[in-house]
Amino acid sequence: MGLEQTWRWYGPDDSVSLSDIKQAGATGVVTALHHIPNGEVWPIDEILKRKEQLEEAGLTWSVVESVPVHEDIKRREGEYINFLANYRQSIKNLGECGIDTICYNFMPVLDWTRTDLAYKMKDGALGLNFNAVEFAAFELFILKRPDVKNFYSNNDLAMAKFTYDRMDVKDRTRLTQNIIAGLPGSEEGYSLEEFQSALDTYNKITEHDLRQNLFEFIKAVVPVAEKAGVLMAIHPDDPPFPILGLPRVVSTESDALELLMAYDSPNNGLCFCTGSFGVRADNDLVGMAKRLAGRINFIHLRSTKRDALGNFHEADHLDGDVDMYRVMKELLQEQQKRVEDNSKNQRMPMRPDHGHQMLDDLDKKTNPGYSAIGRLRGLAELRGLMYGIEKSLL
Ligand code: DNO
Repeated sequence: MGLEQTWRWYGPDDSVSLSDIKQAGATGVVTALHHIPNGEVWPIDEILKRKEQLEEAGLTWSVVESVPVHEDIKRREGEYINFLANYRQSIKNLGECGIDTICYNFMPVLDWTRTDLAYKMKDGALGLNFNAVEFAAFELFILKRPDVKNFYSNNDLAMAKFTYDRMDVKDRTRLTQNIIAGLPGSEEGYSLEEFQSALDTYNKITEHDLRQNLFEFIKAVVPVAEKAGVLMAIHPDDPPFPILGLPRVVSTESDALELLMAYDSPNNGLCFCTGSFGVRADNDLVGMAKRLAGRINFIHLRSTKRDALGNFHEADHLDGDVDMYRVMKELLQEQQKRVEDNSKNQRMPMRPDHGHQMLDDLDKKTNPGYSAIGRLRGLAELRGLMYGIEKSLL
């Protein structure tokens, strides 16, 4: 049957239309009610309105990405009890409307982070890039984060200063915007001052604290998800290492295992994002796909190319550091097992994550990483890979 082919849609304002999605050959849509402020309950009538809109276009609402987790919940401070109650209610409402998979993340302050959104690929397309020296230049000389110097070696400091000095005002503004203004899907955007204040709210929160807070969140919401027939899927950290002095707790296989064990239920699952996990050379993606398979509730397929200096860019879907063939094979084998066991969660929705800005995309204003043609290429390649593996091996 193959993994369910889905496509992320940012809602009615997305420059990629539902009819484009249909023509790309996806059957499921991954979307969220982005207009509902972070922390508020998603009302049933709003959920149904979106669901019907997708169905009218001949598509289904496959996964919610994301119901955002309020910062108060991540810190377990302020109004977190109230926000938790709202989160539980949103899960119930989504379940009642027949939406059965919810993706979320537990990254403090920022969702995903890149330094360059128009990185020139060898073939002329544009991609997303994370440059470690530029990132250092941002936090050292633009944000001027307190105590940040202790984090870097003298050599890092010198390279960051050199890079900063060579940037003009426009470069510095662009770098700042790329990092803090919020990439698509991040529910928050900040000014520089707001950003530093948001970071400061985590001053006393250690990695241990954040992990415990995640476990408490899981224990509070997954029982509700079980009753509502909803599968939760946590997205890993992107990039999968601590940045800006903030703790990160979903970056490795052992992080994943710990959070899965915090509440042992199929409803407490993962969004297996090969692009995010794949940035770390010590993440064995094929082994992770094999060992974590039973708890994979949603899949993001993309590949990154890293270097030894901590930089990475987003490669073509079948290129880069991810062994997409072997990952796909593991996922398809897991699906076959679910079919044989007649287990409930057989759809295994996947989406081509990110894509280059290419061909006609280059003349359009697109959400960084979410252009039509780049993702169409990604989906087509992944579909072909899936088809080949299914026909020849399974
Ligand atoms: C980026 C996305 C993330 C993801 C969230 C899930 O392209 O993968 O924004 O949606 O982290 O909560």
